[in-house]
Amino acid sequence: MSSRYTANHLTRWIFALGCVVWWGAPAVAQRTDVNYDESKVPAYTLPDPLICLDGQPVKDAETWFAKRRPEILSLFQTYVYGKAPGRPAEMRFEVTSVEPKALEGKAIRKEVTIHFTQSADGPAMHLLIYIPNGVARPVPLFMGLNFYGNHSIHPDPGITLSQAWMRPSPDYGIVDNRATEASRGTASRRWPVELILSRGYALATCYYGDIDPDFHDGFKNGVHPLFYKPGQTQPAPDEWATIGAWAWGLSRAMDYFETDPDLDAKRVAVMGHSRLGKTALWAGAQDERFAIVISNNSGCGGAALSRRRFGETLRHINRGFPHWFCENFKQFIDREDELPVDQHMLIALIAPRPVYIASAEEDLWADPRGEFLAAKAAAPVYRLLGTEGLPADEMPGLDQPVHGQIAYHIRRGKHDVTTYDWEQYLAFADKHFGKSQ
Ligand code: GTR
Repeated sequence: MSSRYTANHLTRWIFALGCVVWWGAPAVAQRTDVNYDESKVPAYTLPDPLICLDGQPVKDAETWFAKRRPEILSLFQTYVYGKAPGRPAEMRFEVTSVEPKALEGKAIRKEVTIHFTQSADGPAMHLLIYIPNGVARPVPLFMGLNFYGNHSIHPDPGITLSQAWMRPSPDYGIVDNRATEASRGTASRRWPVELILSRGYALATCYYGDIDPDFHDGFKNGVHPLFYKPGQTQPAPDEWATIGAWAWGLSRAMDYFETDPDLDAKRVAVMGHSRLGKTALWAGAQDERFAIVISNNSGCGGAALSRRRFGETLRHINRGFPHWFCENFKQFIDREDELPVDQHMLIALIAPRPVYIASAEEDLWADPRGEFLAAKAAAPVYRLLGTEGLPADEMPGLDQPVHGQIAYHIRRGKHDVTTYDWEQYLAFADKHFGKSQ
């Protein structure tokens, strides 16, 4: 097992350096190769989501679903995130713990292992699920991957401590790339579990590194090797990389939700922050079972338009994180205008399902304006499909959320997930799931 996670120190060193640039303050001041000047955004033309590759305009829902949507999906698979396999034939679910009176009786706590093979020590992902007590079944839920293990989202001592490889972080109690007891609850600020439960929602989460550890080892660890053809040692240029694998894991979680009578698999909101926001969008774009998709500060390769080259660019992201996107994506470094898609089309793939794009004022690396403009440029598809789209022509002011079928907000503060963000997501879910507050 340990050999899966050793080696490639250089990649990890580069990653750590990237983290210092990213999480250090202020990121803006530390790089000279980044444009943060709106007047220096180059002129660009976005591909029209409503014109097919053969020039045919899309004038009705039928043409969208039968022709243009599959075309766009295939472009993202081929050039951006890579093609992913389906559900493994041998996959099985194992409920490993149930506590009916967790959190002072407020919730049932369930832990479920999704085994991708028949073997007990084969690759698997571990779900933590809190389901509110005293609420009619089946319960709608939020699903989000986490960065530091299920035990990090709440100090609840009953949560199984993750055994998986983790990125070094003293703040999160990670020692020698493993979680310790000191890790419990370290990310709870980002996961207001009691608030979510009090609003009548369940919460499901899983450590993202269960699916594929977040460093570049040439795709030897994680789920990729399970699907290699004989003789294959890494994904082909148009096959999934790490974001594709994380998104695939979200769909496997959905496979489980469909089997759990306590959970309403028709009312699942998938939510993710930053690289996991990119992942949530890609999961929601491909898997129409996700009823609501929420992108928190997802930036480059997520909700932000690549052609603006404001903040993080395709060069930065592909050099800093060579394992996130498929190999073909690297062809578009410094050639953003040649990409047959831009990120507004990723949002459009979610239509007509509700989608929420959230930015933060100080998070210029993620290009808040580029995120808003992508949401706006996806709106024609939402309108074609008979929904209201995004009820804002101009970018709204700080802390002034706009909730249509597409929602957008830019809140004060930095790159993060805050209770303010969650309050907006809960209100948005209430609106679309027809719940009264
Ligand atoms: C950064 C990366 C961003 C974003 C972020 C995160 O270093 O450049 O695209 O994904 O990491 O996930 O926190």
